Amino acid sequence: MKGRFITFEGGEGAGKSTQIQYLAEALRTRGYDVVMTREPGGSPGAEAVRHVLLSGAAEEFGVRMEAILFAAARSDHVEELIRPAIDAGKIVLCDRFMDSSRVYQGVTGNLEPEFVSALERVAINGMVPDLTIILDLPAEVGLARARARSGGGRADPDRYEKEALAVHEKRREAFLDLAAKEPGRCKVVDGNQPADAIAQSIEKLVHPLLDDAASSDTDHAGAQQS
Ligand code: Z5A
Repeated sequence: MKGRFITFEGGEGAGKSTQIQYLAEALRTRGYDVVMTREPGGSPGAEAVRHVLLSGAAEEFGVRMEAILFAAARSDHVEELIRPAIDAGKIVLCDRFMDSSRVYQGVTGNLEPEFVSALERVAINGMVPDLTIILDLPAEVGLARARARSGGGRADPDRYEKEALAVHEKRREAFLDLAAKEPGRCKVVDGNQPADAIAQSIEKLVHPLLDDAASSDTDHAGAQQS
């Protein structure tokens, strides 16, 4: 079958990594070849850039610089890992992708939309996700989860976790706006429910796409747009 590219988006602690694990397990049980990956990172070059971004080392150089670094990491990730996996017929599950740049650097970073979309075009080089799951929940619930993750509190929140609650809420709204603008690709799932209930909702959204992939003789949608 043709490969499929599924991305997971949402705020901090929304449950993206947890749901990727659930879905990967369910798909592997059905015999699919699954690749789990994340952004920033996912390839050796992009993982090197991840540390620079999340430690806050690039923050002093401004949001344009950070946006370019996210795009550089994404380009490497797409060409080194995602595209080869899709070409080999695998299902790629990715924790964050281009929509995070639209929201974090574009909306709450106040970068011009033209700048963000020019970087996106170059970075993804046609690799548009077939499906994007947006896990939606109140920002304070997600942040509390993220803080509690390391057994009762993380000593050092990263570059983005330390920002004000209002900024996180603005991102939540921005992800919902994005879903409203691209309802075909982006599906919103209520992230404020038990993990196995969320997993069931996600499986329902994913299975038709895979059945379609198995019977389709057309090329991957992303590759067609390159
Ligand atoms: N960023 C950007 O600015 N621009 C970009 O283009 C890209 C990224 C790609 C990456 O951080 C940062 O980079 C990110 C945006 C920025 N901002 N931050 N911070 P990251 O990779 O370190 O973290 P993250 O992407 O925000 O994910 P996360 O905080 O690790 O959360 P998550 O993956 O969505 O959640 P989780 O790890 O699955 O769950 C969190 C905890 O909640 C964990 O203890 C779970 O056991 C628990 N959990 C999960 N689901 C549930 C449910 N349903 N109920 C209760 N508890 C749950």
